[in-house]
Amino acid sequence: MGIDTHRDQINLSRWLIEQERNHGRIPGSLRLLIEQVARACQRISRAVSRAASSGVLGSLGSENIQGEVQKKLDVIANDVLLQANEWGGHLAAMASEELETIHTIPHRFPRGEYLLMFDPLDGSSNIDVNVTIGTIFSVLHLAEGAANVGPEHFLQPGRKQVAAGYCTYGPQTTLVLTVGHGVAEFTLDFDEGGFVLSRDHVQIPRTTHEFSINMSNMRHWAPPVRRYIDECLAGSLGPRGNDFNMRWVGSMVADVHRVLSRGGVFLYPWDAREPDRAGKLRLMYEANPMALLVEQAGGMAIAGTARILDIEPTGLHQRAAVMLGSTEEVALLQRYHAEQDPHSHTTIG
Ligand code: AHM
Ligand code: MG
Repeated sequence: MGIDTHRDQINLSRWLIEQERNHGRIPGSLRLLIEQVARACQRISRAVSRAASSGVLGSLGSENIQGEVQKKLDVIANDVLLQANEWGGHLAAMASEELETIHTIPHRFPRGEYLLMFDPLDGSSNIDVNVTIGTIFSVLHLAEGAANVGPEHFLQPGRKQVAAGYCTYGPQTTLVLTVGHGVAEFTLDFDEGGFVLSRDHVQIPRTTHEFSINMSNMRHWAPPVRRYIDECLAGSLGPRGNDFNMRWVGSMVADVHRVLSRGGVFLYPWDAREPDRAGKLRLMYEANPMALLVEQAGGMAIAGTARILDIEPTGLHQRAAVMLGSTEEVALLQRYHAEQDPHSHTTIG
């Protein structure tokens, strides 16, 4: 069977223009901002694919604000995103996993009405071993009348995001995006020179028999998570009456992309290693954008009993427990959390 290489492809610009012109879902300034983020992701994709030959694998010898060792590509990706987005006139400020505080738009450029947050390169432990990594981003509206933009303007619950997405750098470079009206997936096409629509109206199946969690932390989990995973592991002989499969890439972008592609449940829950921390993943630029995408694709995203998108943030780099994916499984996890001792520490979030 021949492969049709001349299909009428819809590229990212056309899809965004149709959202703006035909559906009135986004203003032109948000369209231009998203196009600029996508161009930055294209540049990061190229830097990642050439990392070995251009000598930028490995660590930099420095730590970021969260005390994590920075990889050279973490810093390159961060710089690409900052530079690509500061001159366009659509942003008031940016915040990043790699920066302690916000990056305001230099005075020589016009200031816009949006705030952009990102994890420039998610999946640090996979950077040097040629396994899928990615960029996660979230867009908020700056509160009206804000004269001098500060970190406090970013502290809005995730349900207020006006756009969110991620880009995976794997066998294909894939951009997955929501502007609050469903989820669309675009794939980088080298002939086209940009992203083309590969799936629109992405939907996560309600049911699944696949879970994703770092099992090495099992002894540290809270009882509701332990109960849920124990029941999955018991398979057809246990209360679930079904065998479950497990997948764990170790890059949130790749694990969530699998959930958005064929269903599943992804967990990075609170655990007892650092009991005062809500979880490992960061709320503002990891949990929130993924939660919006998952909900827009018909799934659920919770931190325990609470919906992730309803968490009132208190800090740019705060952590959150994350459990997201196919509705039936996440609803069961929520029930198990609701049934646990209400005074237990693990009801955080
Ligand atoms: P990073 O943003 O520094 O890469 O950390 C986040 C990553 C996620 O991509 C992944 O789900 C998780 O941390 C893996 O953590 P661990 O190796 O502790 O299981
Ligand atoms: Mg990350």
